[in-house]
Amino acid sequence: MALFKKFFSKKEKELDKKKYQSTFYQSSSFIKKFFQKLTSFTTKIDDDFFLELKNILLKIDFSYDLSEIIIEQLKKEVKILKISDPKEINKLLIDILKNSYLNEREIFLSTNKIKIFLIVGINGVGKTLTCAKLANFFQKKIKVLLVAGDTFRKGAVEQLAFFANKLNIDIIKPKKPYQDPASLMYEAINFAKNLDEEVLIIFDSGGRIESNVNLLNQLKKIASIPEKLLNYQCDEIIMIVDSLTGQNSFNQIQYFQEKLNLTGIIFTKVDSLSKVGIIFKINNFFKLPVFFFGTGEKIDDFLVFDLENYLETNFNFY
Ligand SMILES: Nc1nc2c(ncn2[C@@H]2O[C@H](COP(=O)(O)OP(=O)(O)O)[C@@H](O)[C@H]2O)c(=O)[nH]1
Ligand SMILES: [Mg+2]
Repeated sequence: MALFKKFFSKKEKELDKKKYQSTFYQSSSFIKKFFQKLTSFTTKIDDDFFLELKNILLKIDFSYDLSEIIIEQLKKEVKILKISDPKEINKLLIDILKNSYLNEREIFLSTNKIKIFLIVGINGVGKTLTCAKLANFFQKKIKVLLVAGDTFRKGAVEQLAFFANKLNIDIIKPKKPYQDPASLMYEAINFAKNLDEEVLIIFDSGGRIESNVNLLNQLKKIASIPEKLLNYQCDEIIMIVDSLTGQNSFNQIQYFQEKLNLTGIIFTKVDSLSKVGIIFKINNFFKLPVFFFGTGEKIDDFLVFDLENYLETNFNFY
């Protein structure tokens, strides 16, 4: 079992706090407004109060079941602790949310010489841009090799090549259109084997569900190559989810999870997200950790997921 390397120091997290506040300004103001309205009208912490609080969670896209569980637990603890101050209730709510988030962990880099991230998701969610963001992020710590595995769309190859060039990162590209992307995984691993330093392969993939029923078989084949050449699997198979997609993203994740051993999620476009409950809802349903947030179209519009920062920014109403 490879060792886990901690990437993000306390100091880095502290620096991210401001970025969280500016990224989630819109969404956090939205929830805050409801909570403050509720507490300014209500003086009694009774069933009506909790019902309203549950409605607030539903408004920001928590699922019905999850809101119910959270509110029931809050009710219980408020009673046991005999709390009536809304500020204290707010603190309790944050604690309960913290405990209900599942499988919290950072993105994983094994101690293997060759480490591999496979990036998957449907078209338009932000896979290619996220590959570039990951490359930019990890380049400071390790040599990165990008792979333009969306061989179906010429534009996708050029898009990634543009970033590779800008970041001065090696890239493996198809030699002809529609080339089997699994062959690019072969090529990337063999390229990496010949290097005498550690390398992180970041593999971009195609996402046309509509036109290609074989997409998942193709991805499965890509994911099986490391096992064949290196005797281990990809370090991470990361599902990219457009956070603005809402309910439909459930179908997307389910579709990929049935065939692939997904290990985590990156939510993109959170810069326009107003209903942050979707992040919780998806984490709870699929039990997948969140690794990063895409916060814009620039290469460093990228935020390490940190549960504490996320909760403090969005759920601390005071
Ligand atoms: N605002 C914003 N736009 C994003 C983000 N991530 C990706 N995009 C945009 O979404 C579009 C699709 O991105 P792309 O990487 O090509 O998606 P792919 O088809 O999954 O590879 C592009 O216009 C990106 O600039 C993000 O975090 N925030
Ligand atoms: Mg793409």
